[in-house]
Amino acid sequence: MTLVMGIVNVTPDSFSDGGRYADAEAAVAHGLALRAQGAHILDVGGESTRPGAERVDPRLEQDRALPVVRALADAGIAVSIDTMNAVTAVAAVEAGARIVNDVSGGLADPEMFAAVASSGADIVISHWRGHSADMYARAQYADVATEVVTELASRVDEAAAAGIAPSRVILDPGVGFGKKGAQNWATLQGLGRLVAVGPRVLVGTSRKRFLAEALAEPREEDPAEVSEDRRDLATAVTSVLAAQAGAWAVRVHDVAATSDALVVARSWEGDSRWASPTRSR
Ligand code: PMM
Repeated sequence: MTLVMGIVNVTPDSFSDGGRYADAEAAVAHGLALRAQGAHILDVGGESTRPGAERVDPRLEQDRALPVVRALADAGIAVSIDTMNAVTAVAAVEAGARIVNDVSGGLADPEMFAAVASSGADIVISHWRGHSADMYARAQYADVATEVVTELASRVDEAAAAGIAPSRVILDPGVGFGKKGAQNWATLQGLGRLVAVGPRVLVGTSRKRFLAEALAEPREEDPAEVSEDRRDLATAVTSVLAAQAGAWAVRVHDVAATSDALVVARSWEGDSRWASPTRSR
């Protein structure tokens, strides 16, 4: 069964929640609501990775994220910390996080793999080619699906050399990171090959620009005008397709929509069990 990872961004500049959860109390309440809607894991982040975002000081990142990690972990929820900083990863694991979600796959901070190795946490290693300020300049591929698999396999080797057993690694194709429009679709078409390397693969398409571009095209719209609701529906569809390709988990903002979509897909396949035993609506 594919798990649902709900997004709890604790940043004032997140492009997708507009900073509504910048306040810790509101972020915790949002996390609990996502849990009730069927999230199995909550991903807490204190630094935005949206295109063009400024880096934030790790102390500010921790001030934002750690109280939220602690409260959600204390409530018995599996929490991941979305960070590229080893110091933040270690502090979050001490606060109760079980997974370190590093969109740079250990490339942004040379201390990351060693820190995670000794923390005992699992790690999400995403495909990444550079910080958001210049990631599109690095989106040069002859065969993007193959290069994503090859580059991630070498990151797994590097993690193993630092003391992280492959069984603790979750791979992520890094949709939208150093990839433009069609390159994201080509990457997703190759998902089965990544699952073969994995075997735990996380996929994050939620509300991303490539979905808005696809939705805008037939109506000749500006992708920026595509509403959040339409992006959430598209995300539920890509999440089902990712599940069918063998994804271990999908990372989404609208947990209710994606959980419903996954239940429907599983029912079609003959499995009528619900997404989560704690689901309350
Ligand atoms: N995408 C974003 C942030 N963190 N983490 C993982 N593992 N995979 C992703 O695709 C991913 C991520 C950017 O989206 P957001 O700013 O809306 O959270």
